[in-house]
Amino acid sequence: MSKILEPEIKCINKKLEGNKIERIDRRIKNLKDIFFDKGALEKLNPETIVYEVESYLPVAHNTEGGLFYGITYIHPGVVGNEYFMTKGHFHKIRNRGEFYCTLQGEGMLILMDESRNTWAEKMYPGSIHYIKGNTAHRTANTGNSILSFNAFWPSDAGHDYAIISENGFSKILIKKDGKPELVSR
Ligand code: S6P
Ligand code: ZN
Repeated sequence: MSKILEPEIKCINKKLEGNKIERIDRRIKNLKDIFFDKGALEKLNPETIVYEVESYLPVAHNTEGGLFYGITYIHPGVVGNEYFMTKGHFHKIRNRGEFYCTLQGEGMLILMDESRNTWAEKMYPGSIHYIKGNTAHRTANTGNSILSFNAFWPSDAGHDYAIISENGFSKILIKKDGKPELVSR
């Protein structure tokens, strides 16, 4: 007799539910290398949550041929004039790509190639973003409510945070006259 199974996870009201979900948060105290204005950073409560990630990793890390799925939730806020954003990374296996699909809020996907050319794509509910391999990616919340998006990436991609943590992106996204602007550092 063939079996009919329940899915291991579900997305209910834009939140993941299920036993196999990994949850992490990133707070101001975890993001000291990331934001440009260190003075503004020092004035914020180090426990303030900047973003949370829920991930469903159905196979082991580094498995070739598998897929991972996650939702990132970036809270609204700024550090100085820089929007709350993710650390950003290249994939450890550089040529691995990824999809982002925005669920709610508004923001910007900031992309940088290995020659340090940086550009950005607007994110809003329904926007779908193909992140090519060899491209660092970071997301920023430019609105007044949570920005959340689905991500789908290969299970052997891995994350390389070191380059971004040391050198940043070549451009930063700032709030100028109430609007996002991508400027050279
Ligand atoms: C994984 C994917 C996302 C990010 C998440 C947090 O490849 O790109 O799930 O991990 O948006 O960003 P970061 O840069 O802190 O990993
Ligand atoms: Zn990624």
